[in-house]
Amino acid sequence: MKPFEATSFTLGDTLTQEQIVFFNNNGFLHFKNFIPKDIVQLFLSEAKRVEEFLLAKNVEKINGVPLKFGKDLDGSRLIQRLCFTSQYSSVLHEYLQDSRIQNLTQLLGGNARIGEIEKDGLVFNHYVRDENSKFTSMGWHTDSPRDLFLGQKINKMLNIGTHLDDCLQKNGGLKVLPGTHKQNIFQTLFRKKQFIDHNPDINEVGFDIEAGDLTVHDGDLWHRVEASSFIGEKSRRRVMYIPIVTGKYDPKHENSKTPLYQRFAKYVVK
Ligand SMILES: O=C(O)CCC(=O)C(=O)O
Ligand SMILES: [Fe+2]
Repeated sequence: MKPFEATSFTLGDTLTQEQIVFFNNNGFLHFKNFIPKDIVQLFLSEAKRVEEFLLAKNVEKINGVPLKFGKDLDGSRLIQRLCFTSQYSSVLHEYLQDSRIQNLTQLLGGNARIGEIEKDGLVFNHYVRDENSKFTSMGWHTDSPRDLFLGQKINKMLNIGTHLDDCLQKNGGLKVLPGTHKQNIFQTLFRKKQFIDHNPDINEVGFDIEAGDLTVHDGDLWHRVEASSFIGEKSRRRVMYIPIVTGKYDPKHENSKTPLYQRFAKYVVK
C-alpha cells in the first residue's frame, strides 16, 4: 500500500463526487466542523442529562442492549457506552433529522436509512483514562458482523461519528485500515482477532479530530480506538455514533432480547 494522504472535507447539503469517490476507495470520510462548538456543548449537556436520568433509575439495558458502566476521575458513576440516546432527548432526535445526515444514506443507496431505533440506535461513547478506568480503548473490529449474532446475514451499513472532544491522532482515538471495506466476508470476520487485537498496524490511519467534526466509516472497515496518550482530564473522549442501515427494517423495543455477543462483550471489550 502506498503511504496514505490524509484528507478531510466539508459536508454541504449533499456529498460531492470527490467525497463519494474517496469513500468508495477508502471506506471512510472525515468532515471538519460539522457542528459548531455551542452545539457540541448542548449535545454534551443532553447526554449528561440522559446519563443522570438512567443512573437515577438504575437502568441497565435499553431495548435489550446493556449499558456499559464505569467510574469517572472523581469516582462518580459513569455510563461509558449509552445506546438509543436520542430516545431520551428531543434535541438529539432532532439532530438525526439534519438533512446533511439524512443525505449520507446516498453512500449506500437502496433502502438505506438512519437506524435511530435499530441496532443500538444513537450510541454515546465516553472514554477517560486513569488508574481505575477500564474503558480506554477498543481492539480492532468491524461493525457489520454483529448482524450475524442477530440471526441475519451481514447487511451493508455505515457508522456516523459526531466527535465531541478534540483528539489529535498522535494522542490516540479512532484508527482505520483504508480499503478494508472491499474484502471478502472471511476477511471482514477474521483479518484480525475481533476486539482482542490492540496492536498498531503499519497501514492504519488516524484523524486530527476537533470537537464538532464528523466521521463516516463503512461497517466492513477494520478500525480500533487507541487509548489516549494522556491520563486524567485531557484523556476524555466523547463521541456519538448513529448507524445507517440497510436490509429488513428491524426496530428494537423494550422487550428486545439481548444479543449473544453483547452478553459476553464485557469479557472481550477492554
Ligand atoms: O469510539 C470510537 O470512535 C469508535 C467506537 C467503535 O468503533 C464502536 O463502538 O464500534
Ligand atoms: Fe466500531
